[in-house]
Amino acid sequence: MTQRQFPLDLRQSAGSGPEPLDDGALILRGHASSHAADMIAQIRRMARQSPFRRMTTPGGGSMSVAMTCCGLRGWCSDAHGYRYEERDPLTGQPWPAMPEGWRQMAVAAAAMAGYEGFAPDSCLINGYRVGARMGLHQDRDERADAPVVSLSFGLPAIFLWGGLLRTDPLRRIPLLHGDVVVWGGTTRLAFHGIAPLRKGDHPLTGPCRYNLTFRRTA
Ligand code: MD3
Ligand code: FE
Repeated sequence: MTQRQFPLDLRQSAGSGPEPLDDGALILRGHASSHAADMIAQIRRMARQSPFRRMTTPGGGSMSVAMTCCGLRGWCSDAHGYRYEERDPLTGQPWPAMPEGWRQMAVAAAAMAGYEGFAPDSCLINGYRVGARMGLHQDRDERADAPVVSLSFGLPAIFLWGGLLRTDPLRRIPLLHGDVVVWGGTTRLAFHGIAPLRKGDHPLTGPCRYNLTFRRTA
């Protein structure tokens, strides 16, 4: 099969057009939906090599979101803290490679938001089941001078979006199947989280939601 041309499709599937969310953040509603079935199949294949796992936090708790990664480094959390690792601690092997089509899509989305030359080396894949949530946090374990590109598949989620202070007021933004968001500039270090996933049944993912985030880790 030939390599799919994600960046081209990204432009062709432009529906409502890019919506600026804030300084440096852009949402492309539904832009990944035409690739969803393929990408979900790829996620499932990857998870046979590096399974989804619920990581432990330094505080001793267990995250409700299950995670796996692909690319050069993967995000890991355990009793010692958070860091990026070149090998999956579960298998001792390198993480699955980042599919070239995924990389191209992330690079094209970043460029549409004005971030030319984004060079993601890692993709964190979050798996949410009903009730799973992600508490308010900042993403500070990778390069904050590069944007983060996120893709959502499956059940909808409410994204909680704050400011640079944990106590800043939160906006609630629905993230739906196929949505692509680019976060950069002043929004890159904003506090954010995901409200508990509501019950549902999605034709492609059943009772689950997947979120992919492309990052530059080094
Ligand atoms: C804004 N993931 O993996 S995606 C994460 O839906 C994470 O699984 C959420 O927060 C999820 O760290 C939200 C949207 C997102 C991702 C990363 C960001 C927004 C961001 C980094 C900085 C600012
Ligand atoms: Fe985050």
